[in-house]
Amino acid sequence: MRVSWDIFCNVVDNYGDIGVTWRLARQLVAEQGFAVRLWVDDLAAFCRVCPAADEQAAAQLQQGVEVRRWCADWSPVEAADVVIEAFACQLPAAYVAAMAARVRPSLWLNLEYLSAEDWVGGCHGLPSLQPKGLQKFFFFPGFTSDTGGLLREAGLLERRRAFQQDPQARQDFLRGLGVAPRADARLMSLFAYENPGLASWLDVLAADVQPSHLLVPEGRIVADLLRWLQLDALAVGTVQVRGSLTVQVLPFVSQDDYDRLLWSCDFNAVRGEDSFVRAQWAGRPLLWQIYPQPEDAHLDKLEAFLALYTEALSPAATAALLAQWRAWNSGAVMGESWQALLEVWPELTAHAQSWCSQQAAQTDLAAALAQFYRNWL
Ligand code: TRH
Repeated sequence: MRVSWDIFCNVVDNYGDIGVTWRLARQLVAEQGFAVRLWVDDLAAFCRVCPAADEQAAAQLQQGVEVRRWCADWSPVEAADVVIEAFACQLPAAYVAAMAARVRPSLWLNLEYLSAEDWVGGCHGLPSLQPKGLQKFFFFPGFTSDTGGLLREAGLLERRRAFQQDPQARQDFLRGLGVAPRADARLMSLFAYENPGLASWLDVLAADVQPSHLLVPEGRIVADLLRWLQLDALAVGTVQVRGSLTVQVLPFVSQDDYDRLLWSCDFNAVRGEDSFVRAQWAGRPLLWQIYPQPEDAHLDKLEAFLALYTEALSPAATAALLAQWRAWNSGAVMGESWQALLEVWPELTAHAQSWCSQQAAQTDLAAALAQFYRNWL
């Protein structure tokens, strides 16, 4: 009998909660051979990252994962060998009782949000006692060897490199999205929350000597883009040109196609958690907009990552990167920091590759979870 895993995902907002759990579920099936049920309370969000899915189905099989609608009105099921509550979501009380009632109680894990902060390593894997004699373990993704690592599918970097070395594959992929950049254009993607700093960045791109082609997946930043373009609407796929800048809104694509988009671009602006990691695996310079938290708690996380990411950079590249990421995350003007970044572009490009290789030397998160389970047995 295959070891069974239940992953519970409560979609708070956006696509990161479902994005991470769907990716993890697929990998636990494909690479670890587990039987995985993914319980999700918002199937519409799931359908965005997995367009083949059925928004109405109470149960469906997608890429080997049994995807279940998680209803408020819970119908009892048998508890799995391993149970992941993603991002501290609240499991149904009846399900927790079923976990405890098993001959061998389930292994209960809380998968935490990604953070580069120092304390994460010390808390990774710690247990906490729960009612009914159960224990819950905290599992932290992270960038250092004392954490659970990052989600990275087997062969991902090989696939990425092959794609990037094949101009025809890139061209075909982009053409499928209706994108045909000029040969000399800097191709960039922009996946972001609302940001008052956008206009100042677009201004410098439009005035630049080098052409840029900006691809914007439809979503929260589009209103700022329209304001700058002085348009009321912009149909997906339509091209708008302002000076040296070409802008194009793209449809929201599957996770695998979003990877290809990141691999195709020279520069990627990403947000939240999962797209942030995927941009790192793309091996290209990136700009991260962190998910904003009350009382600016996210700024500590931003600084923690910046400290790690810039460790091996020159002072000039460090200064440029810090200025740009801080400006973007505070909604400040972007013109000056973008110009400074262009001056250290080759170094940042090389660094994106070496950072990616360094991170890929760690055990990936799915393998680390499987190992944690085996050690617990
Ligand atoms: O959508 P997000 O802003 O999600 C956020 C963060 O996860 C944040 O930490 C969390 O607290 C909050 O949600 C609730 O950004 P993120 O994490 O990058 O997730 C986006 C997902 O959407 C990711 O899996 C990539 C995927 N995606 C596609 O599949 N296709 C697309 O076209 C795009 C643009 C994204």
